Amino acid sequence: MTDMMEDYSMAKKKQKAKAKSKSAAKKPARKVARAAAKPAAKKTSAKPAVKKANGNGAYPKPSSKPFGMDGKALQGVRILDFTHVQSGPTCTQLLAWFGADVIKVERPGVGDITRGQLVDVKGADSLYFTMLNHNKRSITIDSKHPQGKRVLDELIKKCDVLVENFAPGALDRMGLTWEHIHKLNPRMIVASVKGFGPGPYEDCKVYENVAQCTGGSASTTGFRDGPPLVTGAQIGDSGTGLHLALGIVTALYQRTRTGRGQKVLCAMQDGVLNLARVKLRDQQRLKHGPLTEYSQYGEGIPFGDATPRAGNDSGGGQPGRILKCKGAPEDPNAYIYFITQAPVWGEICDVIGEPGWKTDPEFATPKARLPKLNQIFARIEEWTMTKTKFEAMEILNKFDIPCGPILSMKELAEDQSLRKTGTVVEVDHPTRGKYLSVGNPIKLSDSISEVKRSPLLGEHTDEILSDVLGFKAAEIADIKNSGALSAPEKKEKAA
Ligand code: CAO
Repeated sequence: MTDMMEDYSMAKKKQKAKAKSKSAAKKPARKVARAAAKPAAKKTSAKPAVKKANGNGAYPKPSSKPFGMDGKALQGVRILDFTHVQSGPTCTQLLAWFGADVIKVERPGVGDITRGQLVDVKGADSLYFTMLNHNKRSITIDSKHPQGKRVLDELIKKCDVLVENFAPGALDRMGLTWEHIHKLNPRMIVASVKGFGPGPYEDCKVYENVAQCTGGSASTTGFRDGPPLVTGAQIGDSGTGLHLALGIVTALYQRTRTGRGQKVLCAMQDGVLNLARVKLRDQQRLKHGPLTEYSQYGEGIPFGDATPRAGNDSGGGQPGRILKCKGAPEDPNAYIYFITQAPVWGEICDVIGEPGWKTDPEFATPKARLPKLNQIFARIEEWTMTKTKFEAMEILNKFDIPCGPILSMKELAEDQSLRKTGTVVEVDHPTRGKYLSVGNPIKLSDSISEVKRSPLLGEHTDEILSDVLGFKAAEIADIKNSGALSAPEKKEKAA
């Protein structure tokens, strides 16, 4: 039994004894559950997300409704979404897909800066914005205006989680310190993305590629004889957003037991390093000798004192490379990833027409093959070049030889199986028309995600003020007249 399990079972025993000694045995547990669900239950007719679960094993009876028909996983959870650009919006979009009511607070007149970045259709929100802000509601608030602050305070009281990815100190400068938020709503979870955790760089602003470089990814990506490379996958922004989403749902779960919120911090440097952890593994292995699965070992090139770049070598100890297929290099994506996994070496030899390599001591064992990887992959490539990447994939899969075609974004956009699973979705938008997006990549069988278009700037301002905050029409008019919800230019014109 682990220490944690011991603690848990001790706590359970104590709790049972305590419960027995009280006449209303189940009361404390129910109290916690009700408190946990309270803010959500107040504002919508939606069922509270944590109905009877109290973190101590008291769950409701299994639903009798068909899977997918009993609401969404995060139904009843309300998010005050102060995020912008990519990292934070990735996180809150996921929470929205799982059913949370995500209220995106945007600066009047401008909104999330990405609305106007990389614009392809004049006058419409950019794809940068629309593809990261599905299923959310938008309210415009000047967070530095006294009336804006008042509205924000009211929202804090009504929400379960505040998510932000401002530059360090920006939230505090708005007056939204942890102390202020916690006083208004002790149950509030405050979740932040920052570039760095506490330390020498904590005050720095950080963007995607900066995180890829400072988190260890760039130094280990690319070819040995070339410069460090950043990857196309947004591991700094979207990767950290994913980490943050897990932190938030974990904090929500803990809150069902403790009744209180907490701070959740994901630093982009930490998130990237977590994703690059196999390279920190290799850094330590270096002390004990060369990294034999890296191509440079077979090529007789000595290792330095840091994990080197390894081109397209496979990271799992089984040699792998990207090889040309029929059509390459004219077609820039006519390639396949090919892994010479030891258990299927015999099958590989048969497929490429080198059956002798199965028993030849120069090729028969993984160790013998290591110094000859260039020769081996050149021979395999002779074979892959006679096939298209899809033909090669079909043949190799019959023998369980691990491989994967290099799929272009065009091919992925047109892939019908991805359309069927909702991983690629077509969304309609009032100002830009139809566009493709990536749907929820995490599939829950009882919480099916529907992708709804991103909100227009401030589209839900009135609805949120009245339905969520319960403001009367006159009060809403007062707040609006104060200029707290509109762009400064408009304020000047009105004056
Ligand atoms: N009303 C009034 N002011 C608002 C507002 C609102 N609704 N929303 C934002 N602002 C203000 C902020 O208060 C801040 O003002 P101060 O500088 O006076 O405090 C100002 O807008 C700028 O906010 P910012 O500092 O977050 O934005 P930036 O463009 O200067 O920096 C970024 C952008 C991304 C570098 C920075 O936010 C950052 O480092 N974030 C953390 C790391 C991160 O998430 N990076 C990923 C970015 S890409 O996904």
